[in-house]
Amino acid sequence: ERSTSTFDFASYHTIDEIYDWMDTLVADHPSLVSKLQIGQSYENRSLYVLKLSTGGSNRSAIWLDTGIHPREWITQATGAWTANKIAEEYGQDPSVTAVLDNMDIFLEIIANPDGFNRMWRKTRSINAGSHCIGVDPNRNWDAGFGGSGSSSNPCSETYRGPYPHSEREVKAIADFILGHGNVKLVISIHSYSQMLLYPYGYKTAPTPDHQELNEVAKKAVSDLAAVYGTKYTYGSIVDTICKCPFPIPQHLADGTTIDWTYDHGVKYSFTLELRDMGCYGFILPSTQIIPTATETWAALLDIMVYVLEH
Ligand code: ING
Ligand code: ZN
Repeated sequence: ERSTSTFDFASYHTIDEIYDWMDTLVADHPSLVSKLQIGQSYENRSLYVLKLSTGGSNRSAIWLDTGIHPREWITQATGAWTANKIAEEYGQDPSVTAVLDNMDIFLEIIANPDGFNRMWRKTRSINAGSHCIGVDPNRNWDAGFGGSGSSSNPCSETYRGPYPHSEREVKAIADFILGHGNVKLVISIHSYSQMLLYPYGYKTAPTPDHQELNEVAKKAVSDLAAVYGTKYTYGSIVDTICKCPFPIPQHLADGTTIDWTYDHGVKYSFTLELRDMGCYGFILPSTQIIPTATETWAALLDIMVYVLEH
């Protein structure tokens, strides 16, 4: 017999275990949770999205993704914990209930499956004329693509790829968001550095929504810190990522997920960079999964409620 109670959220899991658990979550909450396939990876793995919805037709939507950089293991673990939390809190927590009575939540927990069972950042696509594998799926989007905040070298960790949306994992999300047409909030989750970022990364000019996004971010990091005291910095990508040398010591970053979603009408577009500040880096001890997910939830719910009300 399968049950979510047998899935240990305090451990890291293989891709097969997470995919099996997704089916369990759907089976345990059939009127709330369903699973969509939005495409296939370069190595032909299914790209699955959990849909949390109480009905309606093409309701305004929230998009969350974790694991677009596979080695950022705390993100997929946080994604699974979060999906379960939302499913359990609907009908219990008034904020979760209000969000799901009005909006749908789409959550892609393993946004880049091919690199998951190894310490890998990029996709696994073969680059013509190079022995180096993969494209950075957070430099491949059609938003300032090809600028100085990415690399043309296929051996670089920030290789942008041959053209925008060349990577199936990126194109699947872009097509989903465009096809949906009513996505109001995107939060693309990475690790590590403890930051909450909003556009732009491909240019230094602030967005027209800079003040509002800054206020939303300020409150979210304050609510996150209230849980266990974990401090996050926040600001636009270009103003903020340079404050920390890890993992990419640059300020410009072009072709990123949230710059593309912002430029395609999703005003509330954010990236979270979860724990830690670099002591453990990508290999965060599993004892920190539940504390990280718990504090992150405070920020996520805060932003979701804000967007519901605006
Ligand atoms: N860091 C991000 C990276 O892709 C980032 C930082 C996030 C830049 C969002 C731009 C936009 O370099 C990690 N850890 O991947
Ligand atoms: Zn990342």
